[in-house]
Order: sequence, then structure tokens, then C-alpha cells
Amino acid sequence: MPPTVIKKQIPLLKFTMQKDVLSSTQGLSFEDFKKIVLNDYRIINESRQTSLLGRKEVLTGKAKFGIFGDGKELAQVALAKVFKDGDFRSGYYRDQTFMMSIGQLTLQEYFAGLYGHTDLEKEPMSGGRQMGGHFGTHSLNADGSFKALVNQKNSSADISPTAGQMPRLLGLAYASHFYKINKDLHQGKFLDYSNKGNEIAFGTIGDASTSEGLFWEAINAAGVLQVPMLMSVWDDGHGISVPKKYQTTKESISEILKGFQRENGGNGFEIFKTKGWDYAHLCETYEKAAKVCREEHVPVLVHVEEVTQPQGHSTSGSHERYKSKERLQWELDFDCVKKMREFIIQNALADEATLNTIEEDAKNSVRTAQKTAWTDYLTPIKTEVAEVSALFDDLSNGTNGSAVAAIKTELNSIKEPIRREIHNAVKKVLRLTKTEESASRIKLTDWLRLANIENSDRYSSHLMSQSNFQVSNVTPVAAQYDGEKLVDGRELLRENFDYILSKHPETLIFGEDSGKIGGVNQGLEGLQAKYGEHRVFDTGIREATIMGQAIGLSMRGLRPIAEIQYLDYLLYALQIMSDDLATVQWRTKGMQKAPVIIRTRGHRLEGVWHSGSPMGMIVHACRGINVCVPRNMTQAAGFYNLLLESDEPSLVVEPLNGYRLKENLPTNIGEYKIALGIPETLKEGSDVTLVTYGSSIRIAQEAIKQLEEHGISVELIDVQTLLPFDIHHKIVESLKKTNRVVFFDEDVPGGASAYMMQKVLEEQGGYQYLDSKPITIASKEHRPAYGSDGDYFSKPSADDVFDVIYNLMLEVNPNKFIKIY
Ligand SMILES: Cc1ncc(C[n+]2csc(CCOP(=O)(O)OP(=O)(O)O)c2C)c(N)n1
Repeated sequence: MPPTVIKKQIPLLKFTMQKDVLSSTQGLSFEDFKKIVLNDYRIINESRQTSLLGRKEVLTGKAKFGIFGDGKELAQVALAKVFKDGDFRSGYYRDQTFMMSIGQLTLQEYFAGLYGHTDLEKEPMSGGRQMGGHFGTHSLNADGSFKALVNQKNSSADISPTAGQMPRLLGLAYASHFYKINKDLHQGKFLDYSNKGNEIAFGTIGDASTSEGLFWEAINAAGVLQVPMLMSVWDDGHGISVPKKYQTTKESISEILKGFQRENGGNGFEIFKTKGWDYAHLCETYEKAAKVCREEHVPVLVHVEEVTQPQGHSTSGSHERYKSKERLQWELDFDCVKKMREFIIQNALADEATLNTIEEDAKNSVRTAQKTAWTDYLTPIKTEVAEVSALFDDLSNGTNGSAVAAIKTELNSIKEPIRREIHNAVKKVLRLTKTEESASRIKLTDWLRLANIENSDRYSSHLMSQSNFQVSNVTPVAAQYDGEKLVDGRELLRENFDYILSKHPETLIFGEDSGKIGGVNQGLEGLQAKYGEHRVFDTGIREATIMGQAIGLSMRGLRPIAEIQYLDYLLYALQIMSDDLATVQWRTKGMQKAPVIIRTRGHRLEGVWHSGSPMGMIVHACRGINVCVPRNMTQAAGFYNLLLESDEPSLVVEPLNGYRLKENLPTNIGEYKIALGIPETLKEGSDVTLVTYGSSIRIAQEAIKQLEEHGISVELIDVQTLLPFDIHHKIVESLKKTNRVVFFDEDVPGGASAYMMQKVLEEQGGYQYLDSKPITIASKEHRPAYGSDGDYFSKPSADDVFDVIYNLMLEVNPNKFIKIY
């Protein structure tokens, strides 16, 4: 039947199937149309059954935790219809139906995720690293290079912190904007990453999570930047148990966002409202929303109201505790699966029997998928039980044979074993048989060794890149000089950024004041004028979304250098750095990357919030990100040049008080590269090793001069990078010579100085070579007080360094040194 008849068949007021919903499939026969609707009905039923069975799997102990997408199915099949190849998603744990609809999640994979299957082939979302319901697609080839992202449907990897998906979403959308306006990227490999910016970034969020600051910051930034971001809010009225009246002013996100609505050709958002149970209206709304978003390249928000949550928030508790009887009844009446069934019957798209069959088939497919996933998950573990049991048998003739046999019996009695239980058993047996020397025991220790290697890959790989582009694969290049050409540190940096921008069309540098004035310290002076506003630009004051902007851009093949104006303000972005950026590679087991370069400046200038050096906090929060702490701008530039050749996310903390100091300009500016994790010995000495970095280097040098006058010889080591830290264990070599060590920085006591101490004394075994107690020199516990005296009495000075080292030597040799004060 021709489409006009369809319209007659579906006499719903707002449902203009021919024009709006199915405009992309014009000429569709009625039979084909029915197939689409019934296929959607199949998907939502399969998804619902997955949620129902998934919950049971948790409650019976097979899986640890479950958080499902029940109630959100219908909105997501509608949303999926407008998601095209090349598009990106940044969403959250409710989106299973969407992922199934775009063909990026099978039922079996869903269950593999629930069980935490560590095989990426079976559990492609994270290889068991994230809890089920955290989705992502594979962006990378085996060698770490990007796939042709334009030919696939992409989802950035989810994280659990509510609204944590928003900053990244902004960046994914901004990438489309950048690809569109940067004509240099309309060719070559860039056409694999973006079709000239034609893609949409799709965001999803729960209504309660819109209470988070990150939501507002990202929404405002998207409105300012006018990026193609299609945001859906699934409004089920609650955030766990807390209802909307405690979450949202006026209890409606679309109501309070009205001020963001585009008007009279101005910028802003296009805002739509629809209902989570109304298939026709959902399809119509998303068709319109995507059209505006894609064609006009503007942000759009779809507020999906009247969404249910049939099983409550998660497997942690039941919703009967906090929902009224009326609400519970309403959720039954307006369940989207039930409503779609009614819609199909009303419009004579299928009869009861057909729908019953679809529902029954869905149950069966889900049950089959669950069983297969469980068998797949359990089989390799059971194989390991069998392997170690055979090895235990070999050992059961020894002195402790009966005890070994008992351990084997106990292990084999576990119906659904996990690897921890196997390891417990193996270690117990090895302890019992520690005095036995047999080939069987050697086999068992070999088994354990190999199992540890495999488990390390299962759980601990890819904290940093393991690709061809990892930092350690980039060859360093020495800086070259032709006599002396002294320039300010900031000029050296500017020359370097100039070179970077000219060499890499995919780089862009942005942050507060980075554009027009070229940065608060002028390291980018004139570069906006030279390369254009799209390459070097100002942002609003919004550190978390500057970070997210960089993450999203870098996930789409671009190389952002994101500026955080001062190290003290990195705290605003630290959550996103820690939860999102630092975990991208690890949480996808190397299937996604975000090679962001963060540029900031810190350590020492004046006042409470322009002198911070919270390096311990950063290195502990950001394992997964390189942390470079150059002592001057020559070093900083060398790091930038190396990092751009690699695919690892990194932070470079420029020394804030070094922009106006003179440095010798290398002739190969932009090209020399400094390797990470390689400390530099700046001065040889024999009495004490002094380990430090960044702005503390100059203080150390001043103290060392004075110490020399008192007959004390200090070896000064600049660690250069805190992450990675001294990968070749160079510092311990110095300890072998001096037998004394002082770790010095401007962090709080127990901060990064203690971190360095642990690395050198414990990891490198430095404790063996010490003749004196190891010492750390750090700031006071309070923030640095304002003014030069505030600095002197809050942060370690050359006097402090002198005193500590002098007193150390006084204790060592009271005959040679006398107490000064
Ligand atoms: C930053 C943060 N705070 C708290 C939580 C715990 N938590 C998980 S989900 C959730 C409620 C979210 O509600 P909503 O955004 O409406 O999404 P829904 O689960 O209802 O789909 C909370 C508080 C979290 N994951 N992250």
C-alpha cells in the first residue's frame, strides 16, 4: 500500500508518519512500515526481558550489581532511528535499548557485561572492567590507530558519576563544529574521522542528574558554542529515591531551560518535550530534533517526560520504599511496552497473536542469550579448576597429600567458581607443600605465574597506552643551539606553539584568555591572528567542560591542547580528569583513547590561589595521565613536542614564575623532544642527593650554592616528570654514591615528596643504601599566604633547604659541622 494509506491507518492526531517520521524511507510500503514497527516492538521486549532476567541474575548471586534500562525502551528505539554512522553517543547506564537498536550491543554481550566477563570478544564494552550497563564502542585498530569512525556508530565509554558524561559530550559535539569550519581537515585521513563535521553528538541523562553543575556548565557552553548536540533527558521523576521536587526548580527541566530557547535567529537551544510511552510522538519529535541539530548545527534538548522505572533504580533496593501507590499504579498503566502494544493494536498493525509471539520469542531469545553468556563466562574458569585439580592430584602423594586432596575437593565443590577461589586454593597448596621438591610442585608454581600474567592483562592492562604510539616509543630529539639567543620563557613557548600549529592542522589550543590576548602569560601571543579563531581561542570560565571539550575532541582524532589558567583551578576539572580522562584507555581495555594535552601553570607566584602545587593530589587522582613538571619553558616545549607524537593524555605544569626569565632559544624549536620518566642530574655531588622538580629547582640551586660554601656537596636531580617516574631507576644510583637523600617540593607534607620517596626507597630499593634517615621538605600544611613574606613563611625557601641539609650533615659529622642556630 502507498504511504498515503498509512496515514489513514494511523489516525493519531500528532502522528504524521508519512511526512515526519518516515521521511527518510519515502515510498515505504505498508508491509515494510509494519515490519519496522514490529521490529521496534521486538527490541523493546527483548530489552525489557533483559532487565527482568538481569535483575534475577544479580539477586541469585551470578552477577554483582545490576542497573537496567527498563522503562526507557521506547524513547531509545525512537532516538536510535536518527543516529547515523559517524555520530557519537555520550550517555549513561540506562541506554541498553539504544545500544541494541543501533546494533552495537547483543543480548549475549549485555549478560557478559553483567557477569563481568573479561574477554573483550565476549564483553566488548569494557572487557569486564566496568559494571554492566556501561556502554562503549571500539574506536581503535589493534595498533592503536583510529578506525574509520565515519563508517560506524560510535559511543564514547560511559562512566558512573552522574552528569560525568556531559563535559565529554560537549567535546564530541564541538569536534563536529571544528571539522566543519577547518577546511584543512576536509581531506586525507581526516575524512575517516568526520564527514566535514556532519555528525551529531547524542547525549542522554536522567532527570535527577540535571541537578549537577556539570550539566549546567555543559548546556551553557553548548549554547554559547552552538554545537550539534542532541541531548535527551529521561525523566522518570526520581534520582534513586529522591523526587523531582528536591532536584529541579519547578520540577521540570524543560521549563527552567526556557531561557535557553533560540529566538529570532539568535543562538541558544531548540527544546522539545515528549512522553516516554508515546511511540508516534517520540518518533516524530526525534525526527524533528535531529533535523534541526544536523542541518543547522545547533544544540537541541529533548525532555522525555512520563518515563517509568518498573524495577526501581537498581538491584540495591526496591522502589516500593519511596514511590506512592498511585505512582506505582501509574507506572504500570503507562509502561511503555504496554503502551506500544496498545498502539499497534489500535492501529491494526498486528493482531494479539502476533504480539504474543513476539513477546514469547523475546523471552526465549533473552533466556538463550543469558545461558550462552553464562556458559561462556564460566567455561574458562572451570577449565582452570580442572587444570589445577590435576596438578593437585600430582601432589596428593606427598606428606601433606590428604590436606591437598581436601583443598581440591573443596574447590571442586564450588558450583560457580571465580578465579579468586582458584588462586586461594593454589596458594594454600603451595604453602602446605613448601618443603617438597617435586616436578609437580614446579608445575603448580608455573601455573600460578602464568595465571598472574593473564590476570594482570585481564584487570590491569592499558592504564597507559599499549599502542605503537605510546610515549616510550617516541624517539627523543636533543635541543640544539647556535651560540646564545636569549629570549623570555614565554617567547620560547610561543615560538614552539607557532611551530606546532603550523605542523599539525589537527591541533587547537583553547582556554580562558588563550585567544585574543594570547594567554595571561603571553605564551600564545599573536597566534590567534596568525592561525584563526578556530585554532586558538578563548573559552568561558568553565574548567570542567574545557577538559571535557578536549576529551571529546581527542576521541574524534583531533589534538586539543586545553589550557587551565592556573594550577590552582585545575581542581574544577580534576573530577573529569580523574574519572573520565585518566580511565579512558583502561576502562575500554585499549579500545578508545583521548590523547589530550593539558597545559597549566603553577607552583609559585603569590597568594593563596596563585601559588598552589597540589602535585600529590594530582598524581594520586590521575594515574593514567602523564604528569610533566618542567623547570623552565625549554623543558615544557620539549614535552609538548614529544606528547604530540604520542597518544597518551598528559598534563604539563609550566613554572608560573618562569615566563619572564631568559632562556636560550633552541634552533630546532618545535622539533626537539624530551622523553618522559627520565630524571636529569643537574649537578653532581657526593654528600646528599636532593630530588626535586619544577620551580623548586631554582630554590634548590640557591641553597646548594650556600651549602657548598659550608663544605657540603649536593647532587641535584630534576625528576622532570612525576608520572611516569624515573623509569630506569636512575635516582637510586645517586643514593649508592651519597647514601643520603632529601625529597623536596612545594606540596603539603606527605604529598608528592612522599610519593617520590616511596618510589625511590621502596620501588627502587633505595633504603638499602641509606646511612641517614630519608627526609622530605614540603610546604606548610596551610595554603601559601599572600606577599613575599607569606611565601617565605609558607613555602620552603632556600634557607629551609639549607637548614635541613646542613642539620642532616651536622648529625652525620658533628666534628666537622657546628650548630649554627
Ligand atoms: C556524582 C554521583 N553522585 C551520586 C551517584 C549515585 N547515583 C547513581 S544513579 C543516581 C540517581 C540518578 O538519577 P537520574 O539522573 O534521574 O537517573 P536514573 O537513574 O533515574 O535514570 C545516583 C544518585 C553517582 N553515581 N554519581
